[in-house]
Amino acid sequence: MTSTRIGADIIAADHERRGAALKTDYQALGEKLARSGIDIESVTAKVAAFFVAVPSWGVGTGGTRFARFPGEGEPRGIFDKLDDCAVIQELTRATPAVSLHIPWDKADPKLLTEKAESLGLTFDAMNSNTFSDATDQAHSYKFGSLSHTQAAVRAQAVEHNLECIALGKAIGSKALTVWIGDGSNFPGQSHFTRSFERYLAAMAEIYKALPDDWRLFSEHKMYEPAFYSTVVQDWGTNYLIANTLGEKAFCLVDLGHHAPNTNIEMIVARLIQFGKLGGFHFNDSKYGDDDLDAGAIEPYRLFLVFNELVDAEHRGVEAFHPAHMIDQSHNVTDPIESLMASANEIRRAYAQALLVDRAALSGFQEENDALMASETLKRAYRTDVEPILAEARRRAGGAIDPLASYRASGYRARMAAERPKVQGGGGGIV
Ligand code: LRH
Ligand code: MN
Ligand code: MN
Repeated sequence: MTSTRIGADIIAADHERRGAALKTDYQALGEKLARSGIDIESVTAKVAAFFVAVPSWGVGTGGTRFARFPGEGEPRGIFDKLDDCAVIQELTRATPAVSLHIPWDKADPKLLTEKAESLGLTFDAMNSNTFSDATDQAHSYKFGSLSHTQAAVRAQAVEHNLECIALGKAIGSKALTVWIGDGSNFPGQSHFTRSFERYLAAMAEIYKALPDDWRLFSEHKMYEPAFYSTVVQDWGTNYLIANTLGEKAFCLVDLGHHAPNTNIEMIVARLIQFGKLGGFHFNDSKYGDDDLDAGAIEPYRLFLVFNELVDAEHRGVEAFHPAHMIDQSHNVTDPIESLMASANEIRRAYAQALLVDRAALSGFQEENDALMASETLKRAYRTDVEPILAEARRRAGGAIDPLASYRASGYRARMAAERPKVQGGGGGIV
């Protein structure tokens, strides 16, 4: 039996208060879309079936490398974090899965499964952490992990990833995401070729231990914590990794891990074309790996990424099922509010991309009509799809207005009374 954190009365009040206006707006949008030959019901059904996983580390207040200001009622550990993740799902109905980070979330798999089941949640990709030292480990990752010059350090990092797979198997996960911070701060500090050879050999050992129905995601990032060179720095290197390892290996695209102005949607298209797009870490950025809320800075870019995903769906690309996950850090907002807003923005980009007239776009491309091609995308992007998003939530038992309902529920104040302030917690500067 699934228990709920947000009372049925809160959802009922939300539907009561906002239901009539939504009905009118939904109908009006349906009529508008029908004039362009689009059936609103088919769009709503697709949106309702679209889910994005929340990061366990995202529900705690993050911080920067300068300071961390703890929030009220922060989760004290993974079980509190799962409660907060359940709130996001109850209100948005868009986030039924949680992505764990080990060792931050290390716990008895039986207890994790029981807790998740009681909340109606499942587990998405496991994330390993060899970018910081755990208290009980023998060797430090100060100078790298999977690409370290010393075999003993690499072996320890491989072992940690195998442990993540074992825990993931026990809780029903089907993927492992590996991001390493390995790299160098000074020219000459490390040998580019040798360090990448060592990384590939270590990843091959992890790949060997992967169950048949699992996928291995390698995640690239241009820089940070290494500031001169990074071993897995871009999608080209990432593609080489996935291609070298084998058919269960894919590239993970974190939207904040590229140089400013990089054409990320084009990277997505390339990875789709060559069958190596594993999934996403959604977030937004202005300067670097800012981990801001999805769609907060560049909503058009988010739409353009989804345009590529919907295009692939439309073309019937084989075995196309990228993992959708959020990876954000919240410093000045309530993490639950940010994650709800992000899940909705991600669904919004998907809904807008579903409205693109693909036949018209393809015609304009063939005729080299640049202006009309751009207008075709803009027309879809400019459509206010909020009634579709709200209706999908309402039908699934979520809130028409998740943010207002969350505030009305008093959940954070309740947690502040139950949970003392914590200083630590995963999701700092990464
Ligand atoms: C690295 C990263 C990676 C980590 C997470 C905490 O910047 O994006 O995905 O696992 O942050
Ligand atoms: Mn990430
Ligand atoms: Mn990151």
